[in-house]
Amino acid sequence: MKQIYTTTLFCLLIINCLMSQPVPAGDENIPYLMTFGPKGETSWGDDDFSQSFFFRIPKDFNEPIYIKVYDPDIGGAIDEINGIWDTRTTFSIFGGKECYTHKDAIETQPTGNYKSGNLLATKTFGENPQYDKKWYTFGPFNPTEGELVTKFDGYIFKIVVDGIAGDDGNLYRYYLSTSPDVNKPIEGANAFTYEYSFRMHDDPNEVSHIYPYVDDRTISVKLSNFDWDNDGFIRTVSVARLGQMSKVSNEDVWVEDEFKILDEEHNKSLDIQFIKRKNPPVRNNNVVVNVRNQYGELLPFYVIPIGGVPKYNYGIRATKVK
Ligand SMILES: [Ca+2]
Ligand SMILES: [Ca+2]
Ligand SMILES: [Ca+2]
Ligand SMILES: [Ca+2]
Repeated sequence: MKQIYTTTLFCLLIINCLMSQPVPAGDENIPYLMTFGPKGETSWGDDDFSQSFFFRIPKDFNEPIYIKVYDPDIGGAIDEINGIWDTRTTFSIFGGKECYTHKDAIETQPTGNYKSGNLLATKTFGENPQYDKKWYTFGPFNPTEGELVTKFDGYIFKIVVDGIAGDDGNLYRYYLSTSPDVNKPIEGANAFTYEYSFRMHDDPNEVSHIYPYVDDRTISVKLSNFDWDNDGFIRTVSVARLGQMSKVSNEDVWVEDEFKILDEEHNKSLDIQFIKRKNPPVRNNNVVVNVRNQYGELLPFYVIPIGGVPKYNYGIRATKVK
């Protein structure tokens, strides 16, 4: 009974989220997603040269959808050069059976059948001024080409980016749109990943955020961060947590921090804040983050946080103590 209640609550929370569309999204304040070529050194910030994202389309949405990529090339503006531009990355979109529900699809490493499901579209980009600071559009796709997943009350699509040649960094963003030409949001849609590979701002005053969703089975979490370059603080805020500092990584290493989940944090999101060092400022910082529960299962990071951006509630613990 509790399980049924939880699933229903989760669906309601998802449906209540408005207008997902840019990835990363506004509250995250993350400039770009990041994937390097396979000859890259992990000390530049990408641990595995691959990144997967999922898009959730509401079940009753029946217009064509488009998945758009901003600056898919590796060259010109935005991207990170190592010597000469010689990198290629492949973007592939999957739908159908097991594109989400295959166990290899929701892990952190590009191993096994992580490209599960039906391949709907794929394109490889290198250095190409045609796509520099421009959008490339995949689609149209019929929403039913995704995988129907009950717990999401919707269809799931997956986009996988793999570095296939070279050693430079591809920086890019996505937009889930109802139009091929302009960015038009889909009400009730969202996007999520289980391992976030991203570029930080250079401006030390900018704070980036990611929002893992904590279900009611979660007792404790292990927050892992890679190649943080000792760039300031990583802090977790929630409805019941005022601001908890985590251990941070330096160059080319993973660092883990484990902490207990409080009852009030269940069925809500945590706000993991990435607060840059002021002096000396760190530039071109790429970082990878994942969060696991006590079973080793990964928590999803929704670009529009489920339940909204959590704000510390001063009354919540005090009331409990009475
Ligand atoms: Ca290069
Ligand atoms: Ca570019
Ligand atoms: Ca790029
Ligand atoms: Ca880094």
